[in-house]
Amino acid sequence: MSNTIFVLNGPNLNMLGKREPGIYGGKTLADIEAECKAAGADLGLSVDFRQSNHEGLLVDWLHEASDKAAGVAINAGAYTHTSVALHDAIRAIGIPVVEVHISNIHAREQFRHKSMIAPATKGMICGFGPQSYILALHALKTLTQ
Ligand code: CA2
Repeated sequence: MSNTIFVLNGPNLNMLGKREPGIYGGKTLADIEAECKAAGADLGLSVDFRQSNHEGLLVDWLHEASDKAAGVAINAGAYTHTSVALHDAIRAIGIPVVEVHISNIHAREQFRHKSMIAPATKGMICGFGPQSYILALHALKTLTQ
């Protein structure tokens, strides 16, 4: 059994740390990647961390994860609120998927309250800043062992 966890990131997350620090904090996505890899190593997990601004590539990576990974943590960015394609891809793969958000999407604009992917995931962790990713890795450790 693989000990690899794919951590997938959607649109605009490559801008973290460069704009909107009041909402998302000052860490860059590279900082979060380093923290995920360190936390993964402590948990005995190998973290494959990726970001794309393209919905279809995120779908491709979910399919790839079903062959190569034990589980997935996904911050789908704004596609969270719109993407039937990501919902379907998550349902199509036979490994646990945990939804992650840096901000508390329920405390923000109404259009962010609805997640299209949430019903297809094991669960959602949101609102804990970059720590949301680490909490998702702990959840995936439990779900995959
Ligand atoms: O809170 C989260 O993690 C989000 O998934 C972040 C998305 C947002 O669309 C979701 O509603 C919640 C946004 C990604 C980052 O966007 C930035 C925009 C400007 C500057 C820095 C980041």
